[in-house]
Amino acid sequence: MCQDLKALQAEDPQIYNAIRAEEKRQFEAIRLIPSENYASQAVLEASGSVLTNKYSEGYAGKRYYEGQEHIDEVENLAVERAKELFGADHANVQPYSGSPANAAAYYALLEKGDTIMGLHLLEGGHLTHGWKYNMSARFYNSVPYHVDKETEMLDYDQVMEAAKEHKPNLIVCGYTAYPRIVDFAKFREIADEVGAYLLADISHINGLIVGGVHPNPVPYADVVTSTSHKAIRGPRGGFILSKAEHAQAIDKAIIPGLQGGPHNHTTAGIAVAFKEAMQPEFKEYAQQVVKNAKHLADKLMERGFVLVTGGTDNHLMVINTAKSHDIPGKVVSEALNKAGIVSNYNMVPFDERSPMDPSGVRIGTPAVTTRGFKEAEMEKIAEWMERVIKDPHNEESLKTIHAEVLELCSGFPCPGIEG
Ligand code: DSN
Repeated sequence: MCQDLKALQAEDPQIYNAIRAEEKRQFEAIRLIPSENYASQAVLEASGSVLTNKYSEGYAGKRYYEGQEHIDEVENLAVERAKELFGADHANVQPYSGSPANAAAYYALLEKGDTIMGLHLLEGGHLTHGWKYNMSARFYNSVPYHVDKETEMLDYDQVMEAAKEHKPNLIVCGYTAYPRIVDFAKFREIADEVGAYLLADISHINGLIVGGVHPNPVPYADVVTSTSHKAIRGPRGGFILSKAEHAQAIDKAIIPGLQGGPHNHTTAGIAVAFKEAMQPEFKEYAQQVVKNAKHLADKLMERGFVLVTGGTDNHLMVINTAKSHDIPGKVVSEALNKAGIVSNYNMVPFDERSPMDPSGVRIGTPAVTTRGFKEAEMEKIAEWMERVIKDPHNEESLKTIHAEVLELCSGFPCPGIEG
């Protein structure tokens, strides 16, 4: 265990025990949820620091509270590193997470009632891209676009047609369950055709962009939003990148528009993660994330699994277990969890089942790649997944697989926990 939690242990053993138990769970499991990862010990230390004690509404050099000399330094470092990593004119590192980052981008660029167009949630979009129960559809007029029914991929001609029909003020690209490369230049073309702003949400692919294994939307999008965790391995938070012309509107949308004091401890963790992402090892990491995902996808398909879009180009894949094995995703993800392999159940495009009991399972490779898994381990995972799906209610068999998973995991340290 990397973290010294002695004071916590003495003062609040219940919370201490829960944290230690979670560390153990993260160490002993094969964590395939594509939005999760392991933050480094340095990131954990920065984000667990005394910076949590400080209020600092405003921005460096222009705050409403005294005593900001160290906070300004931390935030400036995070901002400059973000700009350098992504080649952006402007960065704001204060959003509390990805959803507030999207809310701030809308607030900056749109008027209430304007039309936004994002990919339908059930086909890979995000709640904040215009899902009917989210503020993005309550305050704005949301008209989603869709993936192609046959290929399950984006068809840019169809998106263009939808944009011409509905004339959105803003188009969102960037997804939570889309396993293919996004053509940001095409989206720019579509946005220009209808006079819309283009917002790219890179929460899932932030680390892949930095590692050079996914195109960067910064040259094309007016605004780019992201979480600071997921593939880039920072603490839970968010950031916004924008063209210089939108800088002031974005900053004002965060404060006073939407938020109060920034979470300075998180900003410090983000700055550290950005420094880590600038190192050559991070490029290798991002490349391996994609290699692992492609290899796992191939091995699963060889074993009869049906993958949405027929594979992956990025870090994630969605398996249509209802189609390949006639077993709904929730049954599969629960059985996998018992075997020590953690995924999430997920809708597939045009799913006829319900969100709480959908047809698919979503998996990805950012976390396992952080702990050093390579192609050989992907083959083991595919084999275990086949054994699980062939007999998902056989508790004995799941226990046996769990023991094998534990043995493999014990040989791979997890940053921030062991190693
Ligand atoms: N919860 C994130 C994910 O799992 O993709 C999206 O917000």
